[in-house]
Amino acid sequence: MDQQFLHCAVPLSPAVDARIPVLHKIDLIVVRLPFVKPFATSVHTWAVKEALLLRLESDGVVGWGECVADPDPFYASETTQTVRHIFKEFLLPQLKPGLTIGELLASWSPVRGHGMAKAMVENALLDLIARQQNRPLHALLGLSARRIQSGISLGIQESIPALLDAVADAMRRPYHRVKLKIMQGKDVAWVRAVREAFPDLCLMADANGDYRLEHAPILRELDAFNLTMVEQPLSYSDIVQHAVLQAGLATPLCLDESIHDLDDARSALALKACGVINIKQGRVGGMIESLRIAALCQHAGVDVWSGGMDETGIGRAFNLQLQTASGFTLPGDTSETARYFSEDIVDQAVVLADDGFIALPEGPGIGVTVLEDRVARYTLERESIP
Ligand code: OSB
Ligand code: MG
Repeated sequence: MDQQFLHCAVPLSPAVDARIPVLHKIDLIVVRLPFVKPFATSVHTWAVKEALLLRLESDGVVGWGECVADPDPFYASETTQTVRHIFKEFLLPQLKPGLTIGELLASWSPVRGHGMAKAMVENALLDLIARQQNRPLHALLGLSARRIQSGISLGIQESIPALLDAVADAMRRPYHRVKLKIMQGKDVAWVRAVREAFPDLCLMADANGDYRLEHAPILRELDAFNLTMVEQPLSYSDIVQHAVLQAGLATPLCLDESIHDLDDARSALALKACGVINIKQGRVGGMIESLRIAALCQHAGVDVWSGGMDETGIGRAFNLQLQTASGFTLPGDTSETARYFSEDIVDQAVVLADDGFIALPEGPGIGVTVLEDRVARYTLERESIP
């Protein structure tokens, strides 16, 4: 075990010193947007995006956060309803004007887990404060603008020919990296077919925890295909077994579900459980914790990238802002809006330039404007907090 990663100091974003403004209006809004195509993984197929949004208003300025929890607990244990409960009972009472963001996050430390609920609130506050200061969120976080690499996550397809068509479409955009969802029985042959058709493609596979250690021989067969990484092959809650698997595998493993915060990242690095971490800011408690994980990984020489949760334009905009940080060396899961939704709830869609890069939206806060009439059109329920 490499204990240095358990102890090394990691910097805090300057955004921790920003102060919470007086909030005149707090709304929780559930929106439901149909997906252009259902998204299939080894655990579940999602046909619609149902997301909890937090809208914070202060002196006419509005900040938004999008929670990445689903209505179901199939990707992670948090759900829209647990987030609502934790927010109202345990996070909101600490939200006092004048506190710094750092003090707020510290006041939440007795709340164990619930990183998705915490991220939703942190995100909305950071967007609000950046908009009040009329600067982009990356500047508030101490980061500089740059163009963002693109990557696409292809759900499990009907057949190998359908998968080859989907990859060919992605290559025409062109995405910098293609991720294939795999599951038991739809793995080695599927990856081999893609690799044979696209020998130079930056390719990876994500199993969403579908395998156990006894399947190591199957996973070792994937070593033949020069994958950039294999994401979360083993249980959503495991780190140790991934370390055992990694020791016998040439392909770097990437942890997604298993990493909830900086401490999990420390454990994974110390145990050499992975060569890459998928940082979903909406899963690990927000932008500030994500930057700490990225800094730790940079110190360890472990690559990170920004994962997605099929977010609407709000969450996608946070993921773009995060990827301006220097540690995000690998293309992530930020792909074009049009693959998910025929109509989004923000004014600017994510689109790829001819070279596959994504331009960072330039407005204040997360850079995009939330279209309140669209939000209203897709709203299932709205709760105003007194
Ligand atoms: O495991 O990374 C995952 C989507 C929903 C739940 C889990 C995952 C994903 C994706 C899609 O891979 C990422 C995206 O396109 O936003
Ligand atoms: Mg994943």
